[in-house]
Amino acid sequence: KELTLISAPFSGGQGRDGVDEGPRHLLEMGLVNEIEELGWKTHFDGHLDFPIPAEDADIGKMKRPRYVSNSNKIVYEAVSKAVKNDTFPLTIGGDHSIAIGTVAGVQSVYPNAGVLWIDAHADINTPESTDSGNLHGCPVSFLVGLAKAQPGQEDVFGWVNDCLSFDRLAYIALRDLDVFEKKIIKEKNIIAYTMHHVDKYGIAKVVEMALNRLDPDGDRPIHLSFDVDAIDPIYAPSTGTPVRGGLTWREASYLCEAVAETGNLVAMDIVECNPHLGETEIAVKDTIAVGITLAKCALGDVLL
Ligand code: DIR
Ligand code: MN
Ligand code: MN
Ligand code: MN
Repeated sequence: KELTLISAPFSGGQGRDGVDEGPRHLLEMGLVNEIEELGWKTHFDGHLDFPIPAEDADIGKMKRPRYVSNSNKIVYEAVSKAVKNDTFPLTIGGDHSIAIGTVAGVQSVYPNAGVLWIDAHADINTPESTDSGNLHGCPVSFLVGLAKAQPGQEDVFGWVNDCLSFDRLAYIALRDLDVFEKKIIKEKNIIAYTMHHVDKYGIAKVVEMALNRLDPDGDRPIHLSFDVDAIDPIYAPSTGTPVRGGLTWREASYLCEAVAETGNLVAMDIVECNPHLGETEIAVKDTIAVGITLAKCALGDVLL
């Protein structure tokens, strides 16, 4: 049991400062120690460094496209290397745009891996459909090939190939979708469980249904990409785009535990902890504590 902790202090996929400080706060609250106590030998080489491009004009509606593309290439290399070294990459963000790199990195070694995307949002906007221009709302569209590098701008996202098929993607905890996102989820028949389904069936049944559809034969490696805004802002307030009506602390923990129980989990991302947001210091601490708990649950904490 070896793990590579990849720190991706990146905030260029959205507009709010501070999400790049998530990793430092997670480490300060003892993330590495908690993981090692679970029996994981942990490798940590320090925070990734993301150079800011000299020139980075918008491309269409996309904000900071070169910064997001170049930084994700760095995340991609780190994750791919960790998997090749037979270690479990735990990537801590940073905003969710970094999942372009984490998912592409895992897929480069396990081209049949399924991605479980836990989020209030579907993050499947394209450079054309995005209203905000924030690329943290778009990572999935690059991964499934809905978004491509613009002609003549192949240096920007040209390295991302559509590595993920629609049937190897599953969402849980959705509740804030744009019109285009709803349309594409229906059109491509993407596995998607919203908070409505969590209310209707309970979290245990929802996770079971999602995993059965994502991995019908039980032999696919699973990559868990967890946006803390999936969780209700009562528990995880310090995040850039909080949406009420989310998962409880235990529902989120159970989800991670159930994925750990499959024995097929090969990678995890924890993103969108922003220690600069939140009414009080306690709010920030709670949110960081949520991040640590998710990691522990996914890494087998309560499995006996
Ligand atoms: C919105 C919000 N759908 C957008 N997305 C967020 O900007 O594309 N993703 N907040 O996490
Ligand atoms: Mn997200
Ligand atoms: Mn989100
Ligand atoms: Mn700070």
